Amino acid sequence: MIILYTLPQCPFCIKVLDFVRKHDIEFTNKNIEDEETKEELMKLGGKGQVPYLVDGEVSMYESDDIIEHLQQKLENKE
Ligand SMILES: N[C@@H](CCC(=O)N[C@@H](CS)C(=O)NCC(=O)O)C(=O)O
Repeated sequence: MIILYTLPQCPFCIKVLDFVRKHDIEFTNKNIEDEETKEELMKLGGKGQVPYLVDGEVSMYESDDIIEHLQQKLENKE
């Protein structure tokens, strides 16, 4: 299960969300405008930066790294 922590107005989040939607990747979007969700992110990653990906045991900040991780998963499926 892929979880993305995001903010609606964040251009880095929009870039990642565009990628997952374009490639029909199943995911759960967690909006950190919600205080509890932001606290959850802080606990997981240690900072409130978005986007943040959780993919099973793998988790990361940085939109380019997230897209690269997802791209590699898509390539491994082929
Ligand atoms: N280099 C990062 C930049 C991410 C970034 O700057 N996100 C902003 C929102 S657009 C943010 O979370 N700022 C709050 C913070 O860093 O605590 C990426 O590409 O993901």
